[in-house]
Amino acid sequence: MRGLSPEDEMPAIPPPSGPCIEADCPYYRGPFSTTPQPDPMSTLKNVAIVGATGAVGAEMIRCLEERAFPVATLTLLASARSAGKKLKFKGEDITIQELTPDSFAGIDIALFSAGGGISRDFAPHAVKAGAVVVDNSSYFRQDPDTPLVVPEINAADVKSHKGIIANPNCTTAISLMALYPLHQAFGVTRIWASSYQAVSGTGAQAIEELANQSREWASQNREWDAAKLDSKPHVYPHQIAFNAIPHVDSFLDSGYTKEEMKMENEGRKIMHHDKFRASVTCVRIPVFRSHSIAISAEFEKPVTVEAAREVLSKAPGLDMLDDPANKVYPLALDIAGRDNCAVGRLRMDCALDNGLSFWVVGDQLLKGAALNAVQIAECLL
Ligand code: 2RA
Repeated sequence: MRGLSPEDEMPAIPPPSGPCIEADCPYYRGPFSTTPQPDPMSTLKNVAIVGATGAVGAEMIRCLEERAFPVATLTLLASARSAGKKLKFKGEDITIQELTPDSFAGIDIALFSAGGGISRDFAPHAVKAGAVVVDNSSYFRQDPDTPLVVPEINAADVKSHKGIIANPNCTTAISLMALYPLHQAFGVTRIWASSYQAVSGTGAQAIEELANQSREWASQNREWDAAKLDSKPHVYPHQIAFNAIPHVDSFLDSGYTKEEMKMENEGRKIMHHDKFRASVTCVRIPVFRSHSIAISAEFEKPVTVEAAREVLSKAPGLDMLDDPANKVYPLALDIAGRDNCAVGRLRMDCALDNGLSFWVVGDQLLKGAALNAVQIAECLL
C-alpha cells in the first residue's frame, strides 16, 4: 500500500505530447484542448515539499516523478524529528531538511501538506522568498486573496494568486469532479450528500488504529455479533473497526461539522456559484483509502439520466462506472491509487422534482490532495 496522512499534515503521466484543453493549465489532460505544450526543459523549477514524510507528502513526490514535472531541484522539508532521513526521487536519495523560515531561498514552488499551523507560520516566509505556495491545509481556503483550485474546474483562478494557492478539502474536490460538469449543463441549486471517508484521511495513526482493532478482533476469534472491543480508541472518539462514525472534524453550533460545511463553502468558491447550498453528513468508515460520496443534486434546467450520462462521460478526470445490472459501480478498493475519480449509480432522484442521485468515489490522497496540488503547480509552468 502507498504511504498515508491527514489533510492538515497513478498511472505514469509524462508531459503530454498532444494538445490540452485549458489555455491556463499547460499540462491539463482534458479532451478538448488546443493549447500547445510548453517545452518542459525551459520551465525547470526548484520545488520544495513541506511535510514530505506524511502520506500526502509521499504522494506529492510520486506525482511529481510520475507526471514528469520539470523539477530542477527537489527540497524535502519536515520537522526536526525527520531531518537527516532520506527519501527517493527519480532513483536518487534526497536528505530531508528541517523546516525553518530560511528554507525557501531559491525555491520556485512550495507544496505544503503539514497542517494549518505550519502553513500559517511558514507559507508567508516561502512567499517572501519568492516561491508560489500550493497549500493543502484549510488555513487559506476562504481567504479572498487566495484562489481555491481544482484545475479541471477553475484553472484560470490560478492567475489571480498573490503567492498562495489553496488545495480544496478532499471530499469537496472529489464531489465536484462529478457535480461541476452537471452544474455546467443543468445548473445545480443544492445538494444533499453523505460521505463515507477512509481512515487515511485522518493520518498514519488512524490507519494503525483500524489495523490494530481489526487484528485484535480476529486474534480473539470473536463472533460477528461481538465486535465491540475492550481496548480504548486513541485517534477516533469511538471504535472505528466494524463501525461507522458520523463525526469528521469538529462540531459547529449549527450541529454540522466543519468538514460538512466545507462542501458548501469551498464548492461556492471553486464553482463561482454563491447560491450553491449543500447539506452534508460526513461519516468515517473502516476503509483504508478512498472517499465515497452519495449525492442527491437538484437542478434548475430539466435533467435526465441519459443527458447526465452524456455529460459525465466527457468530464475530464472522471470515469463512468455505471452498469448496476452487471454489478458495476465505483468501489473504494478499485479507485485507491488511481488519478481519476469515478461516478456511477446514476438515477433520477425520486424525492426531488428535478434531481439526480449518484455515487462518486476518489482517492483522497491523490485527487483529494497530492495530485490536485501537483496539477495546480503544473498550471504555474
Ligand atoms: C479527512 N478532510 O478527514 C480529511 C482529509 N482531507 O478525510
